Amino acid sequence: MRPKLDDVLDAVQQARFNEKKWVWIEHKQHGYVRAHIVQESDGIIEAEMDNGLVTSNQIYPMNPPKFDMVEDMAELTYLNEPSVIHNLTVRYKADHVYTYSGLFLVAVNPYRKLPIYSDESIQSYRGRRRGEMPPHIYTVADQAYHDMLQDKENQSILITGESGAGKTENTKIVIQYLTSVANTKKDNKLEQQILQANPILEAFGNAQTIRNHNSSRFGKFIRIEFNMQAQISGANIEWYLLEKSRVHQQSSKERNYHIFYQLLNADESIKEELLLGGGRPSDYGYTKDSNLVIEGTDDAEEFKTLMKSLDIMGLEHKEKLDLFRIIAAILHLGNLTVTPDYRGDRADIRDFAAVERVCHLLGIPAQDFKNGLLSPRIKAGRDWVHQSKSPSQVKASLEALAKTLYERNFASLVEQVNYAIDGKKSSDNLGFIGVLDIAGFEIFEVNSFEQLCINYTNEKLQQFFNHNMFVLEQEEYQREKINWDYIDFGLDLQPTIDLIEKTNPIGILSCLEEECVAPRGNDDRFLEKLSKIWDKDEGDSKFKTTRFKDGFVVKHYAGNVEYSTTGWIDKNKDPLNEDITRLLAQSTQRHVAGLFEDYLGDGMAEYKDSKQQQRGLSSTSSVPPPASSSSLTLFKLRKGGGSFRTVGQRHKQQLLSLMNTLYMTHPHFVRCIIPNNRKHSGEIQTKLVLDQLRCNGVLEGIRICRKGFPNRLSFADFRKRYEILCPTILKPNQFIDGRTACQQLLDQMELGPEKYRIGTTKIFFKATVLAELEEVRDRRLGDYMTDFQAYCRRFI
Ligand code: AD9
Ligand code: MG
Repeated sequence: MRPKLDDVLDAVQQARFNEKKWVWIEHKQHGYVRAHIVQESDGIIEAEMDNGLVTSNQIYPMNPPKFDMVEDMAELTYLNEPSVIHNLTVRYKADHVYTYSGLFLVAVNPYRKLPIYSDESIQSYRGRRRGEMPPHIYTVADQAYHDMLQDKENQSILITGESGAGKTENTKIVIQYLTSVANTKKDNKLEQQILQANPILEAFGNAQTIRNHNSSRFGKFIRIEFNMQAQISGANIEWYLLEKSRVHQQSSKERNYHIFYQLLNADESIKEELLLGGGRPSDYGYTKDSNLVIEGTDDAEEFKTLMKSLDIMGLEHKEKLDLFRIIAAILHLGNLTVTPDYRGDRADIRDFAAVERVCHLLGIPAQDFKNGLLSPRIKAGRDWVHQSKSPSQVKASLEALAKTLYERNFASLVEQVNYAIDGKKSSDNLGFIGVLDIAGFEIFEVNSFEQLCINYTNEKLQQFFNHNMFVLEQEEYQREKINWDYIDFGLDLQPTIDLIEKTNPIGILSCLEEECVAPRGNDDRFLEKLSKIWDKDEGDSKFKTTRFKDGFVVKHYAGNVEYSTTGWIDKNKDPLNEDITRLLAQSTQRHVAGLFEDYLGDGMAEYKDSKQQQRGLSSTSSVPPPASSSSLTLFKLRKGGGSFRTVGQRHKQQLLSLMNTLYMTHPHFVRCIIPNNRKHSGEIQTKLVLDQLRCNGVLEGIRICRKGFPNRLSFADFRKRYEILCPTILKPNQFIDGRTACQQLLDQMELGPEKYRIGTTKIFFKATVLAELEEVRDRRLGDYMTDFQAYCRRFI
């Protein structure tokens, strides 16, 4: 038989590779470059690269060419950083943007439309297992769907990565896949609504940033519920950490939330209703200094799409207008000019018509609003007195109001979407698949409270991953009674998590909480207190005060992060002018009043607590189910997530709830990677990608995976597949139990005992062993084919 051309080329390539000893060498500019060893003495290696000789004591062995483009990096013989990055790079350049890495699916952003998301593609992945098709996010989605149906167990897909890495795109692809493959009903209205939730969330929750034209400024967990007929029966969206500061302030070359620009590009009739007639983004304080347009995006068209999506969600004109009313009010708030009064120290707003516009939209009396803003009531002893504010205080108060209005409107929007996609809770619920789209570890030049919250989230998610990888793995080893020393991989993240969330000794969040309620609490005192408790001269301490005393360093899983604590008390407290919130709670506009219902009357905190108790809500839910009141309007108007006194507390509770949910699911992990900082297709910046692989646990994951026995086969499967390697061992009609048969097969193969473990029902293999067996098997099959053809030829 003539060998195939590909085989010949492979053989030639392999022979060339074998002529020299190839290695990877670290390179300042390119990360790693290939070279071959010329000389080696006393640990110093002389190697030749394309452009000359180098000496180094740090080299990394290179995998033979047949490992190029492996679909699962756990199979690499040499598992070092250059090999991983090389594999991802060659795959990426060939448009293979998905690659497995043990338990992870790594997804590199292609930055262009690839033809791998068509309907045919979806069909070709249906019911296929990992390994049967090229790696794809569809395999992950299909696996989750399959596991949920088969094991009747809830599933989760955790998608993390840096900004611009492709989390949201992959989340959309998963949801499209699920809505497409789940058994369809005659009426697919619910599926349509679930799909349309996304443009709505993106309009109000996404913005252009330097890194991503469509950056999600919040995290989300979307649960898709299924019934016993494997049909989608409903869905629910939970959101986390909306970036509120963007509402009044954007960095250069960035924008405010898309909705501001969309609304200002809407039909004049809608704009006029909202007192925005003729207005453009350049006319309003909160948009005029931002990037006004995004290249390739038509805000007017986007607004039409949004309106259609809101229609599909079942929102009436009035309800849509209510959502936009808040956006318009914020735009007008940003145009209020605060000046010093005639005495020079007190604030004044001279343009009363501008105040009237805001108040008209918000349904509150203009004079009361102005008074409350410029000289709010404060308690002095037993009496209430008015205290005049300075211009900067009033400006801050306006910004705080704009942020709160925006966040509560967003919460209400998500609640309305949830109401539409909730489906009917039926008794034949099978389970759910939850998709988490949340930012990965953030390590910037300056890190603040927002980064602490997101890094705390990621620390917990990484711990969850470790829990799955090690604990479940080792539980399986135990169940199968195989020899295995419990290895401490040094990945116990609990000390860092304790440092952030513990209440005794008091951790970062609780300490901040205490300072927020203390009468003279401030950022310096918070840091001082924290340092006293946690800054210990112990080797494994996770906390250090910084040299310049304006912050601290936390040892995170992804690296040491320096946080600056300036402004944390305010960021956490989000102080609101209570005179104004009381007015808003009594607004003649029901939507507005609904957003601030927790501020009705005095004694707000008590009110909030009692209200929550009445509702019988778990303190962690931000989307309460319809409670005692059966009134639809009441439920729809009820704001979500505002019942906590501080940002940190709300986030901690929400995260706790998320983790509880995740621990009850079978998880699937997706790590998105941004290939370069230029939004270019086909270009990999090695250092940037390596940093991400280190941060997101992929490199560590592979290393650890290989320390265990990642591949496994049942006795029967092993025997069926590899019997061919030792055909003489099992005599016809002879009974041998599975374990003994496998042991005999393994002995015959002369496989070293360190390469496998025999359990009670399965055999476990070290990484790459099965690949070696497969190779031998292929060769053996090839020999048989040749023999068989020769045998046949005798009869021709
Ligand atoms: V952020 O944390 O929300 O700022 P994400 O969500 O990680 O970020 P996103 O999914 O928004 O990133 O992707 C950024 C851009 O990359 C998208 O707008 C697309 O232009 C591009 N992208 C990402 N994934 C794909 C893909 N699979 N196919 C084509 C993609 N383009
Ligand atoms: Mg996103």
